[in-house]
Amino acid sequence: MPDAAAEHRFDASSVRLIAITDSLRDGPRGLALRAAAAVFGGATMIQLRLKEESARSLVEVARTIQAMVPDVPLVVNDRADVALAAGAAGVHVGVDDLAPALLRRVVPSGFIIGASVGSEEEAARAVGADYVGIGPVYTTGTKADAGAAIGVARFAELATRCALPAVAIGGITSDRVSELMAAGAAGIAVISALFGASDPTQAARALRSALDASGR
Ligand code: TZP
Ligand code: MG
Repeated sequence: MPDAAAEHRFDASSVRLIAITDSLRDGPRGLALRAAAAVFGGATMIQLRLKEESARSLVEVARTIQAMVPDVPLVVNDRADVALAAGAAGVHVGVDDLAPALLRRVVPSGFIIGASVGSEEEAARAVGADYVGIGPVYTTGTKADAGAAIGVARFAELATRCALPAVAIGGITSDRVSELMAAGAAGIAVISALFGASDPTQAARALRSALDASGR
């Protein structure tokens, strides 16, 4: 039975600023320190996303992050098994993973499920998730197979279609936050604007100020 999952009940304010991990270049501790710095600046959730790592390595990193950053939910990208084994708060799934409604059958109550959405079909498949990540809204250099930017108007359309808290992702910087919030975003998920910055705490503060100034 996952320990952290029992402590977290889904609260839409937790998806206001999602910090998605960048790389293990300086090991689990380096990555966890960067995540902690982002949370110190105002990030409200961490998503552990390391596409090339083994389950064994992911569990180790998840545990390191949770020990260092216990106060915000940790969600694991793709791997519900890793999330459950590590006692993380939830999982973020894509179109190739188990659909949220199926996952619900095997995860404990309160386990957070996020789902990626980039089309109407994927919006329909997101039923059962707690929140959706919609994008890439802008061009991103971080995810090679992200596809073309969908733009803010399309983000708004898909967000309405999902009828779930909608998190914008892809190429987001602080000067883009107000138009996203006006388009109905519940929050943003960011990699390079946080971890490509020399000071992730300052970068998170800038994103949080933009979010807080948006009036939503
Ligand atoms: N999914 C859609 S775009 C993206 C992911 C994981 C990458 C987001 O990274 P960045 O650096 O904030 O554009
Ligand atoms: Mg995925």
